Amino acid sequence: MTSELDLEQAREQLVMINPQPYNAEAPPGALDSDITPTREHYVRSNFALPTHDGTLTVDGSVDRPLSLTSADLRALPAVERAVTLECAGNGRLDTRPLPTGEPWGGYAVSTAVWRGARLSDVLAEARPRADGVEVRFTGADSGTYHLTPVLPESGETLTFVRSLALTHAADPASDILIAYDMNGEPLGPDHGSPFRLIVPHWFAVASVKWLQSIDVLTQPFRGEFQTGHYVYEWPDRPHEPVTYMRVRARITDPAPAAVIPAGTCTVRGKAWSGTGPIAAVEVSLAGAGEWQPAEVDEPTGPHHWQTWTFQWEATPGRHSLRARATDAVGNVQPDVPPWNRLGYGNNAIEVQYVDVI
Ligand SMILES: Nc1nc2c(c(=O)[nH]1)N[C@H]1C(S)=C(S)[C@@H](COP(=O)(O)O)O[C@H]1N2
Ligand SMILES: [Mo]
Repeated sequence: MTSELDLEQAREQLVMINPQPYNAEAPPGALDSDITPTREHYVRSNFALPTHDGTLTVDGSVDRPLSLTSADLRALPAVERAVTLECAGNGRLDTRPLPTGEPWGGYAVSTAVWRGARLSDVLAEARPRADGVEVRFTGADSGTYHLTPVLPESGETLTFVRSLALTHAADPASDILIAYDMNGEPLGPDHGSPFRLIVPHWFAVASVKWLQSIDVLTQPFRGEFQTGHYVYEWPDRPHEPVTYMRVRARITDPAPAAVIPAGTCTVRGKAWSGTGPIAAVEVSLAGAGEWQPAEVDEPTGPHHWQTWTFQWEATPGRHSLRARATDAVGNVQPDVPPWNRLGYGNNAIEVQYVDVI
């Protein structure tokens, strides 16, 4: 068991957004490194920390229902993957009018190395039947939930449940993990101990923590966290479920409002997208127009943010830096946040002021 003190220590480097349920952003420096140290990895939980009985059941439309312990999962072939997780609400604070939901700034994004069993191996062992269409993932956490701003609490007890298409879940190429280690150590309570799902490329809502049961369904799943929340409610077009992370670049260096000497300055940052590797990052130094190409490093893994740099001959004065990423399928960041009622997927181009003296 984790003591209160351990939990406090695990949280001390984070920037708290909400004490209960505990939600916290990564400190800005966390975006500098390729892999985010565990203590700097953002935390997003919809409910209080649950207790978990240590078993994972696999059931529903399968020929061989399973009940697995951590030891059973560790006995399966292990894979290790660096995966960038971003909360769909990251950047909500910059959208107007401000939607309800946790007021995330720009640091609900991190990259850790996850080790676990392949979901496809576990499903293969359970043998889904031909009538299976989706796989449902149930977390051990539950509680009352703020459903609308008008009715602060529904009074209804909800559990965190999500689903994926069976074809996606059962495909080894999807690289979906049932992870038990994070950055070389057993998962901590805030990140879903004893095991959690890790779904590369998807906004992190798909990566169910404290995973308790997996069920193969013969009908599409409907639930608060699948068809209620985590849906883009666009004002002018049909609603869409939140799926892949949207293409985005962040500037990590120089820091916002930095004062730097004139001369050569390396502008640096991270870029990621759930719909393909980053094909280009462009930088603008005048706040408008005139984009110049940055150098984008090759991805160091398939599921993981990329570093970009731009050599800038900085001249005295105030400059507004912008960075704009495009991914391999041609998605590019918009100038203004794509407003939707619950404030998901804000990947608007950021503007940052720097004074050169
Ligand atoms: N069981 C459960 N899993 C969950 C959540 C949750 O509230 N309960 N939150 C999801 C959301 S919205 C995000 S962004 C990620 C955050 O993962 P992290 O806390 O490890 O960064 O977990 C996802 N998995
Ligand atoms: Mo999230």
